[in-house]
Amino acid sequence: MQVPFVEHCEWALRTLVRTPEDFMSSKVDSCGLKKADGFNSVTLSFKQLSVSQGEFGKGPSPLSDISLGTVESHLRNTIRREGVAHLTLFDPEKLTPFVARKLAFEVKKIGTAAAMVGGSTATSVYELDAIVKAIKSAGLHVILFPNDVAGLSRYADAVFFMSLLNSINPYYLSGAQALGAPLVKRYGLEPIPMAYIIIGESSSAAGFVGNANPIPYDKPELAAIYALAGEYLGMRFAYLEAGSGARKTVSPEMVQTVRRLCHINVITGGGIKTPSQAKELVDAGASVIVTGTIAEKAPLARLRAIIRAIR
Ligand code: 1GP
Repeated sequence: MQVPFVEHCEWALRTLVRTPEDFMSSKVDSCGLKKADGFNSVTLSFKQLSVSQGEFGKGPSPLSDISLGTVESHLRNTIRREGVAHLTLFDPEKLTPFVARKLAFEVKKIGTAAAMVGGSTATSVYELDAIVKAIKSAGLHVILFPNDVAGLSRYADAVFFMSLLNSINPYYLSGAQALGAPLVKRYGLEPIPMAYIIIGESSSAAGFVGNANPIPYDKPELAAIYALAGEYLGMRFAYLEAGSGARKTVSPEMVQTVRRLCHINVITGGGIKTPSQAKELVDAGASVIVTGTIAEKAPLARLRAIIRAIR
């Protein structure tokens, strides 16, 4: 009886290659197979059959446990140790590399856990790279907070790989992410999956640019279901964003409602100006507090007081 070659191949794969790890490892270059009922032996060459181990074949197997990168581990350890992590947002459009470096040294000294770099409008890649390098030279981890593909810099450590969950434009849900993903891989950036959720009655710059349908301040249950959707999509952080320079921060009640429904780290920012605002948000369950404007515009003592109040 003649059995088509393809059947031998399938049988061999089922018998000898039990897991994707076996398949990808290429420990065996070829294997000789003999079927007991008198077929001629079939030699399977793994080189012939294996998936190319080029750019997209590298990395952990789809079956291995998630291993967190350096920056996310640092964030989580800070949250575990201190109850909260503070991040300083650097807007590349508003700072020169010189000022960014000086500011990075200062905020590191007073206890910010890492720098976020991004803004709602585009900057050139040269300017972005220069700001990122300047901040890194002060010894701070840099997490990109991109508004689009142009917000990626090869010099950063990590990127909040985020989807604007309440955008009505598919580009900000998954289109920009698909275009940016190969760059994240090529640059070796650590992706930190994050649900980005815009809050507020009137459109902030982030909301306007991202075509968001902002969640009203007084509808915490809506923020919670978006965050839960983010959690179920595998995101490990949910950012409740009131927008840079917002007149009103996200309410502690909203943070609390999200935390009650979800097992996800809540980041919040936008409009935080005082230690008591920040403390109330942390007491409500926020794991990460982001401030930007205060570091750019106010004396450092203001930021120092905020960081002291939440630790
Ligand atoms: C914006 O939440 C951040 O994404 C920071 O806002 O500039 O108001 O601190 P502020």
